[in-house]
Amino acid sequence: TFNGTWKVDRSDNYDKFMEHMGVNVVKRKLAAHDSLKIIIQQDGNKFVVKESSTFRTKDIEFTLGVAFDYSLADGTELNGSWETDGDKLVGKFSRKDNGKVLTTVRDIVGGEMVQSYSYEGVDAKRIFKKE
Ligand code: MYR
Repeated sequence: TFNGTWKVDRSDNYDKFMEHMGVNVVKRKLAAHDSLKIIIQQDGNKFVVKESSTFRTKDIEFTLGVAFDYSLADGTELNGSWETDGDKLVGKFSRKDNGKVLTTVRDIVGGEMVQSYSYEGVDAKRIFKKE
C-alpha cells in the first residue's frame, strides 16, 4: 500500500532529468533540496495526495484511470492519469506546452517508495522513506 507519509531521501539523475525538462539551473539547485513530502491516502480507486516542499504545498485528488491536470513546481502544466499495474502505480502525463509525454511509476521496494520518471529517453528516480 502507498498510504502514508513519504519524505524524499535521495534522488538519482534528477538534476539531468530536470535539465532535460527545461528547468533552469537556479531552480534545479533549489529542487535538489526541496524536502519533498508526499502524503498519500488511497480509498479504492480514489487518491488524495498532499504534496509539500520548499516550493509549495498542494492537494491533488484523482481517480485511477481518470485524467486530471497537474502543474509542476516550475509552472509546467501536465494532463494525464495514474493506473495500477500489479502493485505499481503507473502515471502517464503529457505536457500541455509541447505535447511530450512524461511517464512516472511508484513502487514500494524494501519499505521505500521509489518513484521513477521518464521523459524523452531520460530517466530519474526519487526514493522516499516512510515517516
Ligand atoms: C501525484 O500523484 O503526486 C500527483 C500527480 C503527479 C503527476 C506527475 C508527477 C511528475 C513529476 C515530475 C517532476 C519533474 C520535475 C522537472
